[in-house]
Amino acid sequence: MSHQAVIAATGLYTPPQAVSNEELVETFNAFAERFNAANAEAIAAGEVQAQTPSSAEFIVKASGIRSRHVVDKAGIVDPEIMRPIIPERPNEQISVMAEMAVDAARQAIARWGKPASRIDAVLCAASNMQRAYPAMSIEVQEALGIGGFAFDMNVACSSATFGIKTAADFIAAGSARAVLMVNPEICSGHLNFRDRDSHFIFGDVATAVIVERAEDATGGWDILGTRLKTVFSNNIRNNFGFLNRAAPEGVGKPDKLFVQEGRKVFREVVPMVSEMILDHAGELGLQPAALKRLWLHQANINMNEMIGRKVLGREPTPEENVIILDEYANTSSAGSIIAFHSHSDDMAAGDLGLICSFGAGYSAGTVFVRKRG
Ligand code: CO8
Repeated sequence: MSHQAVIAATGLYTPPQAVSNEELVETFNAFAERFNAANAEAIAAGEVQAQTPSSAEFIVKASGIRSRHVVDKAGIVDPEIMRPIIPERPNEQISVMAEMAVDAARQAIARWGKPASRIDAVLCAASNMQRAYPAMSIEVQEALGIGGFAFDMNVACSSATFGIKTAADFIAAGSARAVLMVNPEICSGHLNFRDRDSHFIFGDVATAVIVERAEDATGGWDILGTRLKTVFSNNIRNNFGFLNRAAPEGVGKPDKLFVQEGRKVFREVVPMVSEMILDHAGELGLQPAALKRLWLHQANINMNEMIGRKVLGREPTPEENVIILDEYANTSSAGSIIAFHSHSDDMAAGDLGLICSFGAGYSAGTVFVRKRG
């Protein structure tokens, strides 16, 4: 017998520190000036390319991002450092990413109103893991006193929708009655703050979602359908991995951090995701124009506006097409869940909405939901 799955509650942990575009640009431009002064001869000889200044106006116009929350501001805005400083912790202490996930999970559990012991599986779905093993999800499971089983999964920016589908499938199959899915993202750890094209893109955050069997749930959101899609692309890459130390050339190129062909991603992903949403809505017998709210992946405001127009067949209102990237930037897997968490309480029973992710892989996921009475 198959069981209906419900999104029962969500939680959000926002790091207290934030960096504005202006602060980020000031750091980048100080670095660029020092770089150009230190390499003046090589630049004049055409051996080294000069750094060009970044601009806060460009960032807002090209992406919609105004600020981002981060776990360590001091290191990021220091032109001599330009990366977060996150000290290692002893094995006896919870890891920083698991700690963020536990904070978001506790909030979700409080909104759920049931004891954590009622959860019987934990999924940690994120684009970067604290370490190879033990899995962060098992650390979260331990910290919250949850039984059952736990594992980590990585589908880059689409990790959360893939996680919701995995949880819903566990519920449907009877493998679990309630699943906690967490998305801790310290994107600043894998962002090259010395790369003008991408230094502004990401922020840090953690989100949590509880999925449970419908007959156990009071309120929440019926999951009407989930669809996943992956299509290989080299346009968003991160070649960091355990074999880096085995390469004869060492860590080598800067591709051990996030790199992308932003323009190509924009051009290819907008039609792919719009078609996927419309096709999935059709399969479920839903009228896209009847969607009350879109909680899309938060990478670029222009992308979301284009997808919103294609899906609703008209210009969506700001209430219909939720944007949180102005404050959070791209938080990878967590973006659509922050949007859902912070802009869904006001909706009425029967209202339809869509959680949708897209990103590296390429990967995309659609989760259609309906508010329960
Ligand atoms: N300041 C001023 N000017 C700039 C800057 C800057 N910082 N950067 C670029 N420019 C200039 C360029 O030099 C160029 O100038 P010119 O026209 O004279 O050559 C001009 O601005 C235009 O440059 P672009 O074509 O690069 O700019 P775009 O308009 O395409 O905007 C964006 C760049 C904002 C990156 C945009 O392309 C975009 O958002 N694309 C979509 C990207 C996207 O959705 N990516 C998904 C990635 S997320 C993901 O899945 C990864 C998961 C893992 C993440 C966790 C680890 C970190």
